[in-house]
Formats: sequence, structure tokens, C-alpha cells
Amino acid sequence: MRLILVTGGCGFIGSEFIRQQLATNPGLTIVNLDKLTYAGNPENLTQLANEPRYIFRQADIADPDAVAALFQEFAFDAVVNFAAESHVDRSLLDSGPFVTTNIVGTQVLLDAARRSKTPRYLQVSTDEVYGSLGATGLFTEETPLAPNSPYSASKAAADMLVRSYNHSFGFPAIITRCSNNYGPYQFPEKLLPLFITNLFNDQQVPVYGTGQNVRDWIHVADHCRGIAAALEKGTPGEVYNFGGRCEKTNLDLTFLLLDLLEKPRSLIRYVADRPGHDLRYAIDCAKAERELGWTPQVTFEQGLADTIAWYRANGEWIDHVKSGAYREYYTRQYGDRLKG
Ligand code: NAD
Ligand code: TDX
Repeated sequence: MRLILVTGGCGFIGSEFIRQQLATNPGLTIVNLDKLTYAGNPENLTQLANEPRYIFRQADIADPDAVAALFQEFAFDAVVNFAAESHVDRSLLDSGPFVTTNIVGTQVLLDAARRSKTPRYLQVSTDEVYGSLGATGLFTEETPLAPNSPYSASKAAADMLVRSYNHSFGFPAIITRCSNNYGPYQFPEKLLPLFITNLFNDQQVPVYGTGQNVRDWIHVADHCRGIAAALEKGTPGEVYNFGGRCEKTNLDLTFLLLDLLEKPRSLIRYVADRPGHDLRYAIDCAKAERELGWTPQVTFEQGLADTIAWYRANGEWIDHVKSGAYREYYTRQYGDRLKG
């Protein structure tokens, strides 16, 4: 592939994908279409400022005219759709932007790609579309969709649209569903960067409920290698799950962070639970391993140590991100439940 459209490339995972794929594929050019919402940060890609194989366009994936113009300008070999409203807590405060970007935006992209006969389309989805697991079992690609939050409902709706375009029109689309990502450049509204950056400043960390919810952690570089493998080797119409085989309760993860950062457990603040909080996510990624030749490579121990080191070395990035709009969200989400 020579020319790929990446949407949402200024976010956490999209920016990793762009950095990784340009570094490993010398013949590849990437066009990044991003609206630059609160989560889209051009600073995530400053290292590509002088890279001729990287082209940026600011636009909304839900704007049919802007998207059509882009497909007129370029003949893409593939589209990888990362662009989304991605935070569950924000979807509980206001689901409108989730419906517009995640559902309508996907429909606009699908139509533009179908009209242009783009040979490959990859929808970056999430394990949250499967709902919640009990104490045992794993999500497979056959697990029925049962989304529980407005965020996951909007991602599941997008997946259904992608599925229908493949089924009805033979449109060559693939869906990938991944578990919780961690790594550098993650916006500090998500658990790990929020807790790491709060603890740097001896601020409290808000654990929802009793902290017994389980997430399956995967390093963002492994997720992006999986997406690249699915793009190259995946079968249109298929779904591929990616996970890290790394289940942790939120409380155990919090204890681990406190130990690594040498902070006292008194900084934990148990706050009211997230409404509808999914108990457990865990992925069976055997299909991706079997059919794509992919497997997660980064151990959680190493990945977490590297992630903490990255945030320690990038105080300026954190200061810029934790600016005015972030403070407004933080106050709205956590109110006076936290000190410091
Ligand atoms: P993010 O919130 O860090 O980044 C989202 C990016 O999309 C930002 O750059 C933002 O500006 C852009 N964007 C938002 N609305 C847009 C619009 N209407 N038009 C164009 N651009 C728009 O998200 P992330 O964590 O990098 O997640 C990327 C994708 O991966 C999402 O689709 C998400 O559902 C999926 N995913 C995330 C995780 C995770 O753990 N973070 C796990 C599985 C799947
Ligand atoms: O302050 C917090 N306290 C807390 O206990 C936050 C922000 C989270 N949590 C809990 C909720 C979850 O059980 O930590 C866990 C992880 O929360 P998030 O980081 O918000 O991630 P999650 O809701 O699991 O969703 C993530 O993984 C799947 C991403 O945000 C999604 O985009 C992805 O699809």
C-alpha cells in the first residue's frame, strides 16, 4: 500500500499508528484527517513536521462535503478509521457528539470510500461493544454485541453499518476490536494517564466503586501492529479481536502504580461508581494470532515502566494538555470529590 487515509490521527492510538507505520514502511504516505477536538493534539506528531510522507488535513469525518473533497484530491489504497469520541465518562455526560462522530461520521466515510472504490477499509472498534463479562470467560469474535454505555452503543452502531456495507455491497471492510490501550500520548482522562499524572503531583486518584472492575491491558504499539496486520492480511467482512492477555482489577493496578511511584495508599479516593460500569473485559485474540500472524509483544511490566518514564520526561506535553478545557471537564466529572 502506498497511500492511506488515517482519520483521528492526532489522538492517542492514531498518532502511534502514523509514527509506527511511517517508520516501518518507507514507501508509505499517510494523509491524516482530524477535526482536532479536545483529544486531538498536533503535538503528538511534531516529530513528523518535516516528513514529506505525512499530510495533515483538519476536517470533520461527519462533514460529507469535506470528506468528498478529500477523496477527490487523493486516490487512497486504504482507509483506517480511528476518529471517534472515545471516553465512556464523557458519553455519560453528553452522548450527542458520540452519535454524530462515531455513527454519522462512519457512515459518511463508508459512503465516500464506496463511491471512490477504495480497495480496503478498516474500522477501529472496541471490545466494549460486547458488553460485560462475569468472573470467567473471554470475548471472541462470535460474542453477541451488547453495548452498555452511550460510547459503546455508538461504536456498536458503527460496526453494524460497516458490516452492512460489506454484506449489502461487497464493500471490502474489516473490523478490529481491541481491549484497553496504554502507552505514551494518552489523554489524561483515561485511567492510567490520569492516575500517573495526578500521582506525580501527590494528587488523589479517584477509584470508581470498589475498584474490582477488570480490564485487559495492551500496549498501544501492539494494537497498532495488529491493525497493520489486519489491513495487510485480513479478510474483508471479518472481525479480529486484539487483547493483551493482561487482566487486572483497577484496584490492583492502582496499588501497582502507587508502589512504582513510591506514593502512599492514602492518595486513593473511592468515589461513586460509573453508572452502568462494565465489570470485566477480557479478549480471546487467538483468531488474530492464527490468521494474521500477530501476537502482543510488549510485557505489561516493561510497557508500564516505559509509559511512566515517558510521562515523567514529557511534563510540557502534560501541562499543555491539562489546560483550560481539561480543568473544566475534570471539575465537572470529579467535582469536589477530590482534594489537591
Ligand atoms: P482519542 O480520543 O485519543 O483520539 C480521537 C481522535 O479523533 C482525536 O484526534 C480527535 O481530534 C479525532 N476526532 C474526534 N472526532 C472527530 C471527527 N468528527 N472528525 C475527525 N476527527 C475526529 O482516541 P483513541 O484512544 O486514540 O482511540 C482511537 C480509536 O480507537 C477510537 O475509535 C476508539 O473507539 C478506539 N479504541 C480505543 C481504545 C483505547 O483503549 N483507547 C481501545 C479500543 C478501541
Ligand atoms: O477516574 C477513573 N477512575 C476509575 O476507576 C477513570 C477515568 C476510570 N476508572 C475505571 C473505569 C474502568 O473500569 O478504570 C477503568 C478504565 O477506565 P477508562 O480508562 O475510562 O477506560 P474504559 O472505560 O475501560 O474504556 C477504554 O477502553 C476501551 C477506552 O477509554 C475506550 O476508548 C476503549 O474503547
